[in-house]
Amino acid sequence: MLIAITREVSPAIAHCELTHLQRQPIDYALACQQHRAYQTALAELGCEVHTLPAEAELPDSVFVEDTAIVLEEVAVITRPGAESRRAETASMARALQPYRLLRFIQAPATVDGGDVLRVGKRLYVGLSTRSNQAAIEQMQTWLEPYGYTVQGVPVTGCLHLKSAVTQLAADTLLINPQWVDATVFGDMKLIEVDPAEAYAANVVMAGGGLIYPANFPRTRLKLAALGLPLKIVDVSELQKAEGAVTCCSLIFDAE
Ligand code: CIR
Repeated sequence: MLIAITREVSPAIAHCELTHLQRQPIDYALACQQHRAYQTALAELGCEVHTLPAEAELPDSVFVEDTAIVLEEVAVITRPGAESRRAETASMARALQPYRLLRFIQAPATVDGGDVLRVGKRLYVGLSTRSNQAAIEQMQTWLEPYGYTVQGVPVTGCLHLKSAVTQLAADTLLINPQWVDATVFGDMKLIEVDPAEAYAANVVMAGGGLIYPANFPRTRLKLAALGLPLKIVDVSELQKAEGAVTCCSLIFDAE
């Protein structure tokens, strides 16, 4: 069974953290509607969608990806880089407890799940404004015994590693080479975003399909030409909060 954990959009989303974007008004009702369509797309790809209640005091809490890294053997509960987001992890730990052994990132380490790109047994961790070397070391200690390698990757110009690169298929990544060094990813095939669409490298892979934002038509054409099965969602309001499609769910297999 494929589970996708999501969380309803906070009514306080207008007070979200912003790093590289200017604040713009966010239409809360539209954000909720877009989020529901995103949940429907996950369900259509075969996920059982579990939805945590909205957190009125936690503006960024819809971006559940940042609170945990869920692997087959263990879930790492993060310590988000932004202080305002640290309280998001307690409820996620409770939600994941039935499914996985939990490990908790400890200070001074910080990491956002959006910085962790998993490709098979390799975890690439963005060295961003949110995630640091101490977090990489803690993850190495816990995860190398399960056969994972954990490697830091410098990220510039964007919030998270997964703003710059995500996985499209078993052997293929979608990448914006302006924000991350493409040579890091060894023998993976790389598809570059259209240069006019800097934010277009974030795609969700689930149940054999892909969820992709509506507002990157040039890169989308490139992906469609490869025959990839795309489900298109409009997430304009969540993008104003510097979110993308991967950040709104945690997807994992469960018995
Ligand atoms: C933040 O700055 O933390 C939020 N406004 C956006 C987080 C997006 N998360 C993600 O892409 N994994």
